[in-house]
Amino acid sequence: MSHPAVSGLILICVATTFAVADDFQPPEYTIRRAAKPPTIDGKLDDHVWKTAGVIQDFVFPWHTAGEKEPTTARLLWDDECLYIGHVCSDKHITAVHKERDGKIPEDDCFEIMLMPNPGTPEKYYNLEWNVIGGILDNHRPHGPDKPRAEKWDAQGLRFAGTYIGTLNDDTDVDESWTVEIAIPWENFKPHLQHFPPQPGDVLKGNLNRHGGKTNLQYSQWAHGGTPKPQFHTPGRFGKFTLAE
Ligand SMILES: [Ca+2]
Ligand SMILES: [Ca+2]
Ligand SMILES: [Ca+2]
Repeated sequence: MSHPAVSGLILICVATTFAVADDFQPPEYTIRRAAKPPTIDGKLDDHVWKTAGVIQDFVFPWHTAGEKEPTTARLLWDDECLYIGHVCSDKHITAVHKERDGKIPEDDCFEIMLMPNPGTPEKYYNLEWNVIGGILDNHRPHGPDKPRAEKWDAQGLRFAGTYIGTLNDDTDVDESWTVEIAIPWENFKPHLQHFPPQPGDVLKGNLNRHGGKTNLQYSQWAHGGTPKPQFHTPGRFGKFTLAE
């Protein structure tokens, strides 16, 4: 005996699953040109930051439990640098590691993945940091499934972090941590479409958060679409357009 109602229900569920996968649209963000470089002091009170659009819709693709702590991020550019200013709401801030390419992912950290030229999508970089200036950076010249470049350290970074709360003491409740960073374009010169970049150039990338001890969460700007936490998903990167 057949059960057409049940069969129909199953078909609808399958169709819905595929519809969600196909509906993915990478997020887009226009990086405005900085009329004046921000002062890198870990405070986003520079007037120029008010001219930048705000990214605040981070997603939590692998959330299972706990509080989803929000993030806001702003990006600017000029001939010299890409500037990032972000505020991470965080009730328990962990920041221990300061050595270059150390165990930064164990700390509360923020990451940018950057593909300088969408025409060569296998070539991208990732830089991540905690609030105390520990930096881990890598270059993937052959795509996510191939070994990273043997050693790649971005040069000329200017970094400042501030926080409201206490570090590495989860007995209290913290508020947030903020980072302001200037990343010279020179670091990406081999793969940029233009050097210095030109208005209208398109780059791709993602912004990610993870780490920390209490309430460890993973969040990101562009949904990576993987079943488990995995940030090396250049095929799902969002689109950055450089504007005047
Ligand atoms: Ca500042
Ligand atoms: Ca935390
Ligand atoms: Ca604390």
